[in-house]
Amino acid sequence: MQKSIFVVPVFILLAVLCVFLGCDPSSSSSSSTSSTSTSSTGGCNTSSSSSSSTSSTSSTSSSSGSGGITGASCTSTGTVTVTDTIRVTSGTYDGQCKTYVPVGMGDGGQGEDQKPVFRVENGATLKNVIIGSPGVDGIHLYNGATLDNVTWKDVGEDACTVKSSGTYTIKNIEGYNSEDKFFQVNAASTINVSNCIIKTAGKALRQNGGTTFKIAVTFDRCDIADMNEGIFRTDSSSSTARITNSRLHNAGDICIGNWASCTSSGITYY
Ligand code: ADA
Ligand code: CA
Ligand code: CA
Repeated sequence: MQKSIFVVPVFILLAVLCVFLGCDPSSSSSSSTSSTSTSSTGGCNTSSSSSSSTSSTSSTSSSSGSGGITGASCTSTGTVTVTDTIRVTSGTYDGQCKTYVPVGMGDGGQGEDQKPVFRVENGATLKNVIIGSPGVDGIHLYNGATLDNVTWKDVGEDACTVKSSGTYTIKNIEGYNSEDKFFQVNAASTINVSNCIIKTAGKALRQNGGTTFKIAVTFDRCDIADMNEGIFRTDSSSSTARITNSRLHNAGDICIGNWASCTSSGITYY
């Protein structure tokens, strides 16, 4: 009871101070911090600071929820030369929409000895990245990871490899010009891809040839065009694949090989 006697005047005082100091919650998102969780600094905008920080990241992180097929959203903000694999072992690595250009890591052809530009592992997230040419061995994933808002301008040996078991979330991506595989899956895993654009490849996803472990793959809201063979290929009769709400153009067979189930719904052709 006594507290409330003071709380009201203190609240009014804070509100007046806010007006005098020009503390407008809606304008507090001008900082370009990349982290989603560290930019709040108290003051009178405690309830709005979290929303302003998320909106500042969403201008570079992709925006699509359950809507259209927009792929990635970065326009390059500069170039970073990469001479050895960048390892992301925890938390979030925000590439700030820079173009990561590998040097001395491979030629982007079909040789298997090339290095990945990034390695993301143990549940970490990589976001807001453009992989430049040559695409070398793309991005390697271990023990579960998230990719958000990634562009492969010119895929190398492959774009993204699942190297160990886990659950992988891959959203808001686009990639071009893969000679053979886009996703390469080398371990039992669950892979959920949403809002993707994959143009020109042999296949969008290949479970490593001759392997019989189980993978479970979903693609939702993808635009896939110009596949030499098709979309999903496996040799494993325990693996499953499903594609939904997607657009296909000259994409070959949706399912190639021995899938336990491989299904689709909401597919349009253009
Ligand atoms: C080929 C090769 C595998 C592995 C894979 C990859 O399928 O036979 O051993 O290297 O490519 O991960 O790119
Ligand atoms: Ca390969
Ligand atoms: Ca590879």
